[in-house]
Amino acid sequence: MSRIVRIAAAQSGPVPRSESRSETLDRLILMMRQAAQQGADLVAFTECALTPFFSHWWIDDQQELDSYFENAVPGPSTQILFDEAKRLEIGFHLGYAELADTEEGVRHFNSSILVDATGSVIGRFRKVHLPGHSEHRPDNPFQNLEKRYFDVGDLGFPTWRGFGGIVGMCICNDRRWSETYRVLALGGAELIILGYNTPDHIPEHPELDRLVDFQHQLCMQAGAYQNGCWVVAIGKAGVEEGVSQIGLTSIIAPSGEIVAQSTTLEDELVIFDCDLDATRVYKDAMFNFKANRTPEYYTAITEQKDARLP
Ligand code: ING
Repeated sequence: MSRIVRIAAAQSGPVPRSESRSETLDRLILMMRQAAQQGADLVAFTECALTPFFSHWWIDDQQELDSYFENAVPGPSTQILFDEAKRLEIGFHLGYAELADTEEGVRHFNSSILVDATGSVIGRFRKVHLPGHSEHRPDNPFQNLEKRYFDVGDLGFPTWRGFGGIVGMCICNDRRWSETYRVLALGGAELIILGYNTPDHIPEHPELDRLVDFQHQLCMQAGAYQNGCWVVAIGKAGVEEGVSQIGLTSIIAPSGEIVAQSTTLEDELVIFDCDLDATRVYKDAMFNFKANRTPEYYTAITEQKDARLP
């Protein structure tokens, strides 16, 4: 039995501050059309696909900061994307900065949305693991101010039925935390879609620069294998406002193998026929959660007081 979903991971090259939202949307729509022409069921765009990754610089003007956020998706600037997807009968994933009016008041989230081929919203995710710092670090070549500009996601890690299977989402730094994959897999996820903006230099830890590509792939390959999931990871690549970001947009099979990967740092489609039934040997045998996990033991036990880090 096969449940094939043809997925097009639509890597974005740099989005300069000088580019208008409609120019950026034109780039996404071009890739959506190319994906549809190649028979894709789903085109997946990256994290903060509509804007430069503005967390990379200090913004003290609230109006400028809010200009990078969407008040509603679908909304004025993204309706064109929904209309074109419906016309092409293709589903899509989109990462964007969300200005949300919640019961606790106005919140700013680093979000993503999953939309089916009829243009209906399947689900939304809000980034949970916010890396970086909230204060200005003027000595760094660039900032990562996600802890300042975004609130921690308040939706958890939901999963939804879609594209013939069960789908979950996460965003960028979420992919580095093993809990992300396990919680999504406990929710039945067979396919996990994530966008990322990943610089190839870590100002506070330059000794890790040589490992950025390896660790980007390592965390997702492990997550895919240990949870029997497809992982589709879409980058914002290239030098964006002076920050050099990795490409390596990847489609990873439940075996942990990278089955397709980008080769440029520009707008580029990476397409693969993902058989959701390829998850079964891992979910039913190698990592059968019901048969082989013992959650009652999954608490840290410290018999010697000094065995636990301070
Ligand atoms: N960015 C980076 C991420 O890929 C980072 C932060 C870069 C962490 C390099 C570790 C190494 O996780 C975002 N946006 O989360």
